[in-house]
Amino acid sequence: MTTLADLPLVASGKVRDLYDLGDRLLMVASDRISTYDVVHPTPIPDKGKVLAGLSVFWFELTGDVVPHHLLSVTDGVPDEARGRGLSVRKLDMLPVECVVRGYLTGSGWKDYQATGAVAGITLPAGLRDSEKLPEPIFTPSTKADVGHDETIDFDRAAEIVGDRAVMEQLRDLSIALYSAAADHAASRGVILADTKFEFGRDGEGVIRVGDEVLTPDSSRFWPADTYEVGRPQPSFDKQYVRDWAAGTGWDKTPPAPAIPADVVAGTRGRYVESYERITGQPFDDWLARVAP
Ligand code: Q0Z
Repeated sequence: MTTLADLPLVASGKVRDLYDLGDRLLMVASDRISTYDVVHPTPIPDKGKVLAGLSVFWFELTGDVVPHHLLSVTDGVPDEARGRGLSVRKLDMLPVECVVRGYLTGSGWKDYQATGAVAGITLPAGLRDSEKLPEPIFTPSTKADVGHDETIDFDRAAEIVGDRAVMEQLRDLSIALYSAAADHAASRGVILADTKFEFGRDGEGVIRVGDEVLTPDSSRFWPADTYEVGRPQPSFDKQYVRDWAAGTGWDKTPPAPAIPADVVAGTRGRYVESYERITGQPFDDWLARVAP
């Protein structure tokens, strides 16, 4: 029997880990949660399973439009990682983050207020916080080893990738993924405000979307029924933790405080609810599909 501890660790992020399976990789979503970019010492039970299940839902929904790296949710996945672990193709990752924004929020809203543009794309004057854009925009960013990714314009991204035609493909694939996902989300009463993809080339040179896709950790999902332009929208998943953390007086610098049981339970509920709202399927169906 293989356990995670037996596998070579390739990379470790704030909330997920990547292992070598030999001819494949194993991507494992943890139950760790960060707010304001700092990981809390308290896990959120089932958060990793919700995120992995959502990624699989989106890979399968969009697989006809954009090739992906998912191979199996069971083969090579140790029992302890079942439901949170995805066995994926090894890709040669491309060194830019591919961000698509359908709404003006976060750093996009900040940049727009300062310059009237985002990633070199000039937007109409007079847009408000959280406003829907006339059309989705591609706003690539650097992959920072430490600190924050930095938004760059298309030309700079093409320089970093070293091939303008490849960058045009990444933009087109990103917009296609965003549009398909935003349409699906809208049909379920959810706004997909923005999202981030990572792509790589497989052994045959085919560009595939990798990493996790269209999860609450890589995207902003807003409930459509409470959306109001002109103000920041509450985060579907993390608002419980953020509101509680703000109330404690924590100054958002490490270490993050432990999360009390009622806030953990509320947050877990929000993650499970986001899975069910977005997929239209019971979360238990995902657990049954991956049960060892
Ligand atoms: C993804 C990352 C994670 C820490 C490398 N299919 C792939 N082939 C090659 N490399 C990657 C992938 Cl997904 C790859 N990352 C990001 C993921 C933990 C960092 F789970 N780094």
